[in-house]
Amino acid sequence: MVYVSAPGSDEPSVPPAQLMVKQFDTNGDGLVQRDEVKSDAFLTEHFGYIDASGDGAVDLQEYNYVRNAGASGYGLTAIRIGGAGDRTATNVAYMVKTGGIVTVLDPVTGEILKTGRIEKAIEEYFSSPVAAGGKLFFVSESGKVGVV
Ligand SMILES: [Ca+2]
Ligand SMILES: [Ca+2]
Repeated sequence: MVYVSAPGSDEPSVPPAQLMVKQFDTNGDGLVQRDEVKSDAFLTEHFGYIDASGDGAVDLQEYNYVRNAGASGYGLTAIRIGGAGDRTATNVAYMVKTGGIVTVLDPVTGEILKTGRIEKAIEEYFSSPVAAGGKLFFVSESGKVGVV
C-alpha cells in the first residue's frame, strides 16, 4: 500500500474569479493574460497550469476549476500496489509531516501505534515514505533524505 495524505481547507485559498478578473484584466477582454499578473507572485508562478487550454489567457472556468480544487477535506488515501505472502506483520502505515514527524498507524483502525521524529528534519515533506532493505526513506522538500 502507498498512503497519501493531503492537507485541505474548508474555503478556497484564492479570491473568486470575478475579483481576479476585475483586479488584473487591464486590457478589458474578460480574460487574464500572463503579462497582466506580473505583480502577483502566486498567479505568476501558477499561470501555466491554471491556463489549462494553453491559449495564454485564463478564463473564468479555468480559474474556478483551480480555485475549487483548493477546497477539500483533509484526507488519507490508500493505494494497493501489490504484495505476496502473509503481510500481517508489516501491515502498518507510515506518514510524515512538517518537521519530520513520523506517525505509524494501523491502516484498518487508524490507531496511532508510534510517533517519532527524523533526526535533524525541520523541513516540509510531500513525498510518500519509501521502504527498502528493511529501512524507511523520507525525502524532504529540498531533497534531504532521512533514513529510519
Ligand atoms: Ca486581459
Ligand atoms: Ca486558457
